[in-house]
Amino acid sequence: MSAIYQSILHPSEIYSLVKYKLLDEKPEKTRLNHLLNITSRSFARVIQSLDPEIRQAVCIFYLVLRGLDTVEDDMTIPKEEKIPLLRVFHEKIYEKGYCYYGNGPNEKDAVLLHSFDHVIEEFLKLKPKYQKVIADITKRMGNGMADFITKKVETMQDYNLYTHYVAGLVGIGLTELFKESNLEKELDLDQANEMGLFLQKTNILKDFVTDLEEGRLFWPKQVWEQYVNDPKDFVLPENREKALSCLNDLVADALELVPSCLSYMSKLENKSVFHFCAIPQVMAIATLVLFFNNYSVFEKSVKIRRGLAVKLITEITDFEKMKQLYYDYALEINEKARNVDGEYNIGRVTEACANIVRWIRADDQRKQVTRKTTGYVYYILLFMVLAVVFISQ
Ligand code: D9A
Repeated sequence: MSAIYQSILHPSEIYSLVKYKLLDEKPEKTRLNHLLNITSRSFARVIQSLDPEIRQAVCIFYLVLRGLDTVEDDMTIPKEEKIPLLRVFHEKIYEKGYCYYGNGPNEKDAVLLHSFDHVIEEFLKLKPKYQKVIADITKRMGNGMADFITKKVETMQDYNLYTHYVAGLVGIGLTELFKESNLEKELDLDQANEMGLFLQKTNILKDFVTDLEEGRLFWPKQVWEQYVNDPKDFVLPENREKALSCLNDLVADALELVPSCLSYMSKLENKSVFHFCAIPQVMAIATLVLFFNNYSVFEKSVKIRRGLAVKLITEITDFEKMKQLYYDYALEINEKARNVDGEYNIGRVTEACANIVRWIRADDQRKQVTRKTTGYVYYILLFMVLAVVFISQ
Protein backbone atom coordinates (compact mmCIF):
# COMPACT_ATOMS: atom_id res chain seq x y z
CA MET A 1 0.00 0.00 0.00
CA SER A 2 2.80 2.44 0.85
CA ALA A 3 4.11 1.85 -2.69
CA ILE A 4 1.01 3.62 -3.99
CA TYR A 5 1.48 6.57 -1.61
CA GLN A 6 5.11 6.90 -2.72
CA SER A 7 3.96 7.25 -6.32
CA ILE A 8 1.09 9.64 -5.64
CA LEU A 9 2.80 12.34 -7.72
CA HIS A 10 3.53 9.85 -10.51
CA PRO A 11 0.15 8.55 -11.72
CA SER A 12 1.66 6.44 -14.51
CA GLU A 13 3.46 4.43 -11.84
CA ILE A 14 0.21 3.77 -10.02
CA TYR A 15 -1.21 2.43 -13.27
CA SER A 16 1.86 0.14 -13.57
CA LEU A 17 1.56 -1.01 -9.95
CA VAL A 18 -2.07 -2.03 -10.43
CA LYS A 19 -1.39 -3.70 -13.77
CA TYR A 20 1.57 -5.61 -12.31
CA LYS A 21 -0.50 -6.79 -9.36
CA LEU A 22 -3.32 -7.98 -11.60
CA LEU A 23 -0.92 -9.85 -13.89
CA ASP A 24 0.60 -11.71 -10.93
CA GLU A 25 0.30 -15.40 -11.71
CA LYS A 26 0.78 -17.72 -8.80
CA PRO A 27 3.72 -19.95 -9.66
CA GLU A 28 3.53 -23.70 -9.05
CA LYS A 29 3.97 -24.52 -5.37
CA THR A 30 7.20 -26.49 -5.69
CA ARG A 31 9.82 -26.63 -2.93
CA LEU A 32 12.27 -24.84 -5.16
CA ASN A 33 9.88 -21.99 -5.95
CA HIS A 34 9.30 -21.64 -2.24
CA LEU A 35 13.04 -21.33 -1.57
CA LEU A 36 13.36 -18.88 -4.43
CA ASN A 37 10.53 -16.79 -3.02
CA ILE A 38 11.99 -16.55 0.46
CA THR A 39 15.40 -15.50 -0.88
CA SER A 40 14.15 -13.03 -3.48
CA ARG A 41 10.52 -12.10 -4.08
CA SER A 42 10.77 -9.82 -7.08
CA PHE A 43 13.61 -11.60 -8.82
CA ALA A 44 11.72 -14.90 -8.46
CA ARG A 45 9.00 -13.52 -10.68
CA VAL A 46 11.52 -12.46 -13.33
CA ILE A 47 13.00 -15.98 -13.34
CA GLN A 48 9.50 -17.47 -13.71
CA SER A 49 9.00 -15.57 -16.96
CA LEU A 50 12.08 -17.18 -18.59
CA ASP A 51 11.74 -19.68 -21.42
CA PRO A 52 11.00 -23.15 -19.91
CA GLU A 53 14.15 -24.59 -21.51
CA ILE A 54 16.38 -22.69 -19.08
CA ARG A 55 14.03 -21.58 -16.29
CA GLN A 56 14.90 -24.47 -13.99
CA ALA A 57 18.64 -24.22 -14.67
CA VAL A 58 18.64 -20.49 -13.89
CA CYS A 59 16.54 -21.03 -10.77
CA ILE A 60 18.99 -23.62 -9.43
CA PHE A 61 21.99 -21.51 -10.46
CA TYR A 62 20.50 -18.64 -8.46
CA LEU A 63 19.89 -20.81 -5.37
CA VAL A 64 23.35 -22.40 -5.48
CA LEU A 65 25.00 -18.98 -5.70
CA ARG A 66 22.77 -17.68 -2.98
CA GLY A 67 23.89 -20.60 -0.81
CA LEU A 68 27.54 -19.79 -1.48
CA ASP A 69 26.84 -16.17 -0.64
CA THR A 70 25.21 -17.17 2.65
CA VAL A 71 28.44 -18.90 3.66
CA GLU A 72 30.65 -15.99 2.56
CA ASP A 73 28.48 -13.34 4.20
CA ASP A 74 28.17 -14.87 7.65
CA MET A 75 30.75 -13.32 9.97
CA THR A 76 29.98 -15.86 12.71
CA ILE A 77 31.55 -18.73 10.73
CA PRO A 78 35.24 -18.99 11.69
CA LYS A 79 37.75 -18.51 8.84
CA GLU A 80 39.18 -22.00 9.33
CA GLU A 81 35.80 -23.45 8.46
CA LYS A 82 34.64 -20.88 5.93
CA ILE A 83 37.62 -20.81 3.56
CA PRO A 84 37.77 -24.57 2.87
CA LEU A 85 33.97 -24.75 2.53
CA LEU A 86 33.96 -21.97 -0.08
CA ARG A 87 36.65 -23.86 -2.01
CA VAL A 88 34.74 -27.17 -2.12
CA PHE A 89 31.19 -25.84 -2.43
CA HIS A 90 31.09 -26.88 -6.11
CA GLU A 91 31.57 -30.50 -4.99
CA LYS A 92 28.83 -30.32 -2.35
CA ILE A 93 26.20 -29.78 -5.07
CA TYR A 94 26.84 -33.35 -6.28
CA GLU A 95 26.43 -34.81 -2.73
CA LYS A 96 22.86 -36.09 -2.38
CA GLY A 97 21.37 -35.11 0.99
CA TYR A 98 23.96 -32.45 1.88
CA CYS A 99 22.79 -29.59 4.12
CA TYR A 100 24.76 -26.97 6.07
CA TYR A 101 23.87 -25.95 9.63
CA GLY A 102 26.84 -23.77 10.55
CA ASN A 103 25.21 -20.36 10.03
CA GLY A 104 24.71 -17.98 12.92
CA PRO A 105 21.16 -17.35 14.23
CA ASN A 106 20.86 -13.99 12.48
CA GLU A 107 21.65 -15.21 8.97
CA LYS A 108 18.38 -14.62 7.13
CA ASP A 109 18.98 -17.13 4.34
CA ALA A 110 20.16 -19.92 6.63
CA VAL A 111 16.97 -21.87 5.84
CA LEU A 112 18.18 -22.19 2.27
CA LEU A 113 21.23 -24.11 3.49
CA HIS A 114 19.08 -26.12 5.91
CA SER A 115 17.07 -27.31 2.88
CA PHE A 116 20.01 -27.47 0.52
CA ASP A 117 19.36 -31.18 -0.13
CA HIS A 118 16.30 -30.13 -2.17
CA VAL A 119 18.40 -27.80 -4.30
CA ILE A 120 20.92 -30.60 -4.88
CA GLU A 121 18.20 -33.10 -5.77
CA GLU A 122 16.92 -30.76 -8.49
CA PHE A 123 20.44 -29.83 -9.62
CA LEU A 124 21.16 -33.50 -10.33
CA LYS A 125 18.07 -33.69 -12.57
CA LEU A 126 19.35 -30.93 -14.87
CA LYS A 127 20.86 -31.72 -18.25
CA PRO A 128 24.60 -32.39 -17.72
CA LYS A 129 25.56 -29.43 -19.93
CA TYR A 130 23.75 -27.09 -17.51
CA GLN A 131 25.19 -28.85 -14.44
CA LYS A 132 28.69 -28.33 -15.84
CA VAL A 133 28.24 -24.58 -16.27
CA ILE A 134 26.80 -24.17 -12.76
CA ALA A 135 29.53 -26.26 -11.09
CA ASP A 136 32.32 -24.52 -13.01
CA ILE A 137 31.13 -21.04 -12.05
CA THR A 138 30.54 -22.11 -8.43
CA LYS A 139 34.11 -23.42 -8.29
CA ARG A 140 35.62 -20.22 -9.67
CA MET A 141 33.44 -17.98 -7.49
CA GLY A 142 34.02 -19.98 -4.29
CA ASN A 143 37.78 -19.87 -4.77
CA GLY A 144 37.72 -16.17 -5.55
CA MET A 145 35.64 -15.47 -2.43
CA ALA A 146 38.02 -17.57 -0.34
CA ASP A 147 41.00 -15.53 -1.61
CA PHE A 148 39.26 -12.36 -0.46
CA ILE A 149 38.53 -13.60 3.06
CA THR A 150 42.15 -12.91 4.00
CA LYS A 151 42.78 -9.87 1.84
CA LYS A 152 40.96 -6.57 1.69
CA VAL A 153 39.60 -4.67 -1.30
CA GLU A 154 42.13 -1.84 -1.45
CA THR A 155 43.03 -0.91 -4.99
CA MET A 156 40.75 -0.37 -7.94
CA GLN A 157 42.19 -3.60 -9.34
CA ASP A 158 41.07 -5.52 -6.20
CA TYR A 159 37.63 -3.96 -6.53
CA ASN A 160 37.32 -5.09 -10.15
CA LEU A 161 38.61 -8.59 -9.34
CA TYR A 162 36.29 -9.00 -6.35
CA THR A 163 33.23 -7.86 -8.33
CA HIS A 164 34.31 -10.19 -11.14
CA TYR A 165 34.20 -13.13 -8.69
CA VAL A 166 30.88 -12.33 -7.07
CA ALA A 167 28.97 -10.83 -10.02
CA GLY A 168 30.93 -10.93 -13.29
CA LEU A 169 31.06 -14.72 -13.10
CA VAL A 170 27.26 -14.77 -12.73
CA GLY A 171 26.97 -12.83 -16.00
CA ILE A 172 29.41 -15.25 -17.65
CA GLY A 173 27.64 -18.34 -16.29
CA LEU A 174 24.20 -17.14 -17.40
CA THR A 175 25.59 -16.35 -20.83
CA GLU A 176 26.94 -19.90 -21.08
CA LEU A 177 23.53 -21.27 -20.07
CA PHE A 178 21.87 -19.12 -22.78
CA LYS A 179 24.33 -20.42 -25.38
CA GLU A 180 24.04 -24.08 -24.31
CA SER A 181 20.26 -23.84 -24.63
CA ASN A 182 20.59 -22.44 -28.17
CA LEU A 183 18.27 -19.60 -27.21
CA GLU A 184 21.20 -17.25 -27.84
CA LYS A 185 24.46 -17.26 -29.76
CA GLU A 186 27.52 -15.05 -30.28
CA LEU A 187 27.58 -13.29 -26.92
CA ASP A 188 30.79 -11.70 -25.71
CA LEU A 189 31.99 -13.01 -22.33
CA ASP A 190 33.88 -9.82 -21.45
CA GLN A 191 30.64 -7.90 -21.88
CA ALA A 192 28.82 -10.59 -19.84
CA ASN A 193 31.33 -9.94 -17.05
CA GLU A 194 30.67 -6.22 -17.28
CA MET A 195 26.90 -6.81 -17.02
CA GLY A 196 27.58 -8.30 -13.59
CA LEU A 197 30.10 -5.62 -12.61
CA PHE A 198 27.57 -2.92 -13.41
CA LEU A 199 24.92 -4.49 -11.13
CA GLN A 200 27.34 -5.20 -8.31
CA LYS A 201 28.98 -1.77 -8.37
CA THR A 202 25.52 -0.26 -8.02
CA ASN A 203 24.76 -2.62 -5.11
CA ILE A 204 27.98 -1.61 -3.38
CA LEU A 205 26.95 2.05 -3.56
CA LYS A 206 23.46 1.19 -2.35
CA ASP A 207 24.64 -0.59 0.76
CA PHE A 208 27.02 2.10 2.02
CA VAL A 209 25.11 2.99 5.19
CA THR A 210 24.11 -0.55 6.23
CA ASP A 211 27.59 -1.93 5.51
CA LEU A 212 29.20 0.83 7.55
CA GLU A 213 26.82 0.17 10.45
CA GLU A 214 27.81 -3.49 10.32
CA GLY A 215 31.44 -2.42 10.43
CA ARG A 216 32.49 -3.17 6.85
CA LEU A 217 32.79 -1.32 3.59
CA PHE A 218 33.21 -2.54 0.03
CA TRP A 219 34.20 0.84 -1.43
CA PRO A 220 37.82 0.57 -2.59
CA LYS A 221 40.31 2.26 -0.27
CA GLN A 222 42.25 3.68 -3.22
CA VAL A 223 39.17 5.80 -4.00
CA TRP A 224 37.91 6.83 -0.54
CA GLU A 225 41.36 7.64 0.85
CA GLN A 226 41.59 10.48 -1.67
CA TYR A 227 38.79 12.16 0.26
CA VAL A 228 38.87 11.09 3.95
CA ASN A 229 41.11 9.20 6.36
CA ASP A 230 38.30 7.01 7.62
CA PRO A 231 35.12 6.20 5.66
CA LYS A 232 33.06 6.81 8.82
CA ASP A 233 33.97 10.50 8.42
CA PHE A 234 31.82 10.71 5.28
CA VAL A 235 28.74 11.07 7.48
CA LEU A 236 30.12 14.20 9.22
CA PRO A 237 28.43 17.34 7.91
CA GLU A 238 31.75 19.14 7.34
CA ASN A 239 32.77 16.40 4.91
CA ARG A 240 29.72 16.77 2.71
CA GLU A 241 31.67 17.93 -0.34
CA LYS A 242 34.21 15.15 0.00
CA ALA A 243 31.49 12.57 0.41
CA LEU A 244 29.71 13.76 -2.72
CA SER A 245 32.95 13.79 -4.72
CA CYS A 246 33.70 10.22 -3.73
CA LEU A 247 30.14 9.11 -4.45
CA ASN A 248 30.19 10.73 -7.90
CA ASP A 249 33.54 9.14 -8.64
CA LEU A 250 32.06 5.70 -8.02
CA VAL A 251 28.85 6.53 -9.89
CA ALA A 252 30.99 7.49 -12.90
CA ASP A 253 33.03 4.28 -12.57
CA ALA A 254 29.77 2.29 -12.82
CA LEU A 255 28.33 4.41 -15.67
CA GLU A 256 31.48 3.80 -17.70
CA LEU A 257 30.35 0.15 -17.99
CA VAL A 258 27.04 1.05 -19.65
CA PRO A 259 28.18 1.05 -23.31
CA SER A 260 29.46 -2.55 -22.94
CA CYS A 261 26.22 -3.58 -21.28
CA LEU A 262 24.17 -1.97 -24.07
CA SER A 263 26.29 -3.79 -26.60
CA TYR A 264 25.59 -7.12 -24.86
CA MET A 265 21.87 -6.38 -24.67
CA SER A 266 21.71 -5.43 -28.37
CA LYS A 267 22.76 -8.97 -29.34
CA LEU A 268 20.05 -10.84 -27.42
CA GLU A 269 17.52 -12.57 -29.66
CA ASN A 270 15.16 -14.39 -27.29
CA LYS A 271 12.49 -12.11 -25.82
CA SER A 272 12.34 -13.81 -22.42
CA VAL A 273 16.14 -13.72 -22.07
CA PHE A 274 16.16 -10.07 -23.08
CA HIS A 275 13.57 -9.19 -20.44
CA PHE A 276 15.35 -11.21 -17.76
CA CYS A 277 18.65 -9.42 -18.43
CA ALA A 278 17.17 -5.97 -18.98
CA ILE A 279 15.25 -5.66 -15.72
CA PRO A 280 18.22 -5.64 -13.31
CA GLN A 281 20.11 -3.34 -15.70
CA VAL A 282 17.40 -0.68 -15.88
CA MET A 283 16.88 -0.86 -12.10
CA ALA A 284 20.60 -0.23 -11.68
CA ILE A 285 20.73 2.76 -14.00
CA ALA A 286 17.64 4.28 -12.35
CA THR A 287 19.39 3.81 -9.01
CA LEU A 288 22.57 5.51 -10.24
CA VAL A 289 20.58 8.48 -11.54
CA LEU A 290 19.00 8.77 -8.10
CA PHE A 291 22.36 8.48 -6.32
CA PHE A 292 24.33 10.93 -8.45
CA ASN A 293 25.34 13.86 -6.23
CA ASN A 294 22.74 12.84 -3.64
CA TYR A 295 23.94 13.29 -0.06
CA SER A 296 21.11 11.24 1.47
CA VAL A 297 23.01 8.11 0.37
CA PHE A 298 25.23 8.82 3.41
CA GLU A 299 22.31 9.29 5.78
CA LYS A 300 19.90 6.46 5.06
CA SER A 301 19.29 3.66 2.62
CA VAL A 302 17.98 5.28 -0.56
CA LYS A 303 15.87 3.26 -2.98
CA ILE A 304 13.98 3.90 -6.19
CA ARG A 305 10.22 4.00 -5.69
CA ARG A 306 8.53 0.61 -6.00
CA GLY A 307 6.20 2.24 -8.53
CA LEU A 308 9.12 3.30 -10.69
CA ALA A 309 10.64 -0.19 -10.47
CA VAL A 310 7.38 -1.77 -11.58
CA LYS A 311 6.90 0.78 -14.34
CA LEU A 312 10.36 -0.07 -15.67
CA ILE A 313 9.61 -3.81 -15.46
CA THR A 314 6.39 -3.49 -17.43
CA GLU A 315 7.72 -1.07 -20.03
CA ILE A 316 11.10 -2.53 -21.01
CA THR A 317 9.85 -4.85 -23.72
CA ASP A 318 12.52 -4.40 -26.38
CA PHE A 319 15.93 -2.92 -27.04
CA GLU A 320 14.62 0.28 -28.65
CA LYS A 321 12.71 1.05 -25.42
CA MET A 322 15.83 0.38 -23.42
CA LYS A 323 17.90 2.75 -25.57
CA GLN A 324 15.29 5.49 -25.22
CA LEU A 325 15.29 5.10 -21.44
CA TYR A 326 19.10 5.24 -21.21
CA TYR A 327 19.18 8.25 -23.51
CA ASP A 328 16.69 10.09 -21.29
CA TYR A 329 18.58 9.12 -18.13
CA ALA A 330 21.92 10.27 -19.57
CA LEU A 331 20.41 13.64 -20.43
CA GLU A 332 18.78 13.85 -16.98
CA ILE A 333 22.14 13.38 -15.25
CA ASN A 334 23.71 16.02 -17.50
CA GLU A 335 20.89 18.40 -16.63
CA LYS A 336 21.40 17.75 -12.91
CA ALA A 337 25.17 18.22 -13.39
CA ARG A 338 24.72 21.65 -14.97
CA ASN A 339 23.04 22.91 -11.81
CA VAL A 340 25.79 21.77 -9.45
CA ASP A 341 28.36 24.37 -8.50
CA GLY A 342 31.70 23.03 -7.42
CA GLU A 343 33.93 20.29 -8.76
CA TYR A 344 32.60 17.05 -7.23
CA ASN A 345 33.93 14.89 -10.10
CA ILE A 346 31.10 16.18 -12.28
CA GLY A 347 33.35 16.04 -15.36
CA ARG A 348 33.91 12.30 -15.10
CA VAL A 349 30.17 11.68 -14.76
CA THR A 350 29.18 13.87 -17.71
CA GLU A 351 31.88 12.28 -19.84
CA ALA A 352 30.46 8.83 -19.03
CA CYS A 353 26.98 10.09 -20.00
CA ALA A 354 28.34 11.54 -23.24
CA ASN A 355 29.71 8.11 -24.11
CA ILE A 356 26.33 6.52 -23.47
CA VAL A 357 24.63 9.06 -25.74
CA ARG A 358 27.30 8.50 -28.41
CA TRP A 359 26.83 4.73 -28.28
CA ILE A 360 23.06 5.08 -28.68
CA ARG A 361 23.34 7.54 -31.59
CA ALA A 362 25.82 5.27 -33.36
CA ASP A 363 23.45 2.32 -32.93
CA ASP A 364 20.54 4.39 -34.30
CA GLN A 365 22.63 5.27 -37.31
CA ARG A 366 23.63 1.66 -37.91
CA LYS A 367 20.00 0.56 -37.70
CA GLN A 368 18.80 3.25 -40.10
CA VAL A 369 21.14 1.81 -42.71
CA THR A 370 19.69 -1.64 -42.24
CA ARG A 371 16.19 -0.21 -42.19
CA LYS A 372 16.79 1.35 -45.62
CA THR A 373 18.01 -1.92 -47.04
CA THR A 374 15.09 -3.87 -45.61
CA GLY A 375 12.83 -1.22 -47.16
CA TYR A 376 14.52 -1.83 -50.49
CA VAL A 377 14.08 -5.62 -50.22
CA TYR A 378 10.46 -5.01 -49.36
CA TYR A 379 9.91 -3.06 -52.61
CA ILE A 380 11.46 -5.84 -54.66
CA LEU A 381 9.18 -8.37 -52.98
CA LEU A 382 6.14 -6.19 -53.56
CA PHE A 383 7.11 -5.83 -57.21
CA MET A 384 7.49 -9.60 -57.57
CA VAL A 385 4.12 -10.28 -55.96
CA LEU A 386 2.44 -7.77 -58.25
CA ALA A 387 4.20 -9.30 -61.24
CA VAL A 388 2.97 -12.80 -60.32
CA VAL A 389 -0.58 -11.52 -59.83
CA PHE A 390 -0.39 -9.71 -63.17
CA ILE A 391 0.99 -12.73 -65.06
CA SER A 392 -1.47 -15.21 -63.58
CA GLN A 393 -4.46 -13.17 -64.72
C1 D9A B 1 21.67 -12.14 -11.08
CL1 D9A B 1 21.37 -16.05 -11.60
C2 D9A B 1 22.08 -12.06 -9.72
N1 D9A B 1 22.22 -10.82 -9.07
C3 D9A B 1 21.29 -9.80 -9.21
C4 D9A B 1 20.06 -10.05 -10.05
O1 D9A B 1 20.37 -10.10 -11.44
C5 D9A B 1 21.47 -10.87 -11.87
C6 D9A B 1 22.29 -13.23 -8.99
C7 D9A B 1 22.11 -14.46 -9.56
C8 D9A B 1 21.66 -14.53 -10.89
C9 D9A B 1 21.44 -13.37 -11.64
C10 D9A B 1 21.37 -11.04 -13.39
C11 D9A B 1 20.16 -11.10 -14.03
C12 D9A B 1 20.12 -11.21 -15.44
C13 D9A B 1 21.29 -11.28 -16.19
C14 D9A B 1 22.52 -11.22 -15.56
C15 D9A B 1 22.57 -11.12 -14.13
O2 D9A B 1 23.72 -11.31 -16.25
C16 D9A B 1 23.72 -11.46 -17.64
O3 D9A B 1 23.76 -11.13 -13.43
C17 D9A B 1 24.86 -10.45 -13.77
O4 D9A B 1 21.42 -8.72 -8.66
C18 D9A B 1 23.31 -10.63 -8.08
C19 D9A B 1 24.66 -10.11 -8.66
C20 D9A B 1 24.58 -8.66 -9.09
C21 D9A B 1 25.70 -10.21 -7.55
C22 D9A B 1 25.12 -10.95 -9.85
C23 D9A B 1 18.96 -9.05 -9.79
C24 D9A B 1 18.42 -9.15 -8.36
N2 D9A B 1 17.75 -8.14 -7.89
C25 D9A B 1 17.27 -8.04 -6.53
C26 D9A B 1 17.11 -6.62 -6.20
C27 D9A B 1 18.10 -6.16 -5.20
O5 D9A B 1 17.95 -4.99 -4.83
O6 D9A B 1 18.97 -6.93 -4.81
O7 D9A B 1 18.63 -10.11 -7.68
C28 D9A B 1 15.90 -8.66 -6.36
O8 D9A B 1 15.07 -8.52 -7.29
O9 D9A B 1 15.66 -9.28 -5.31
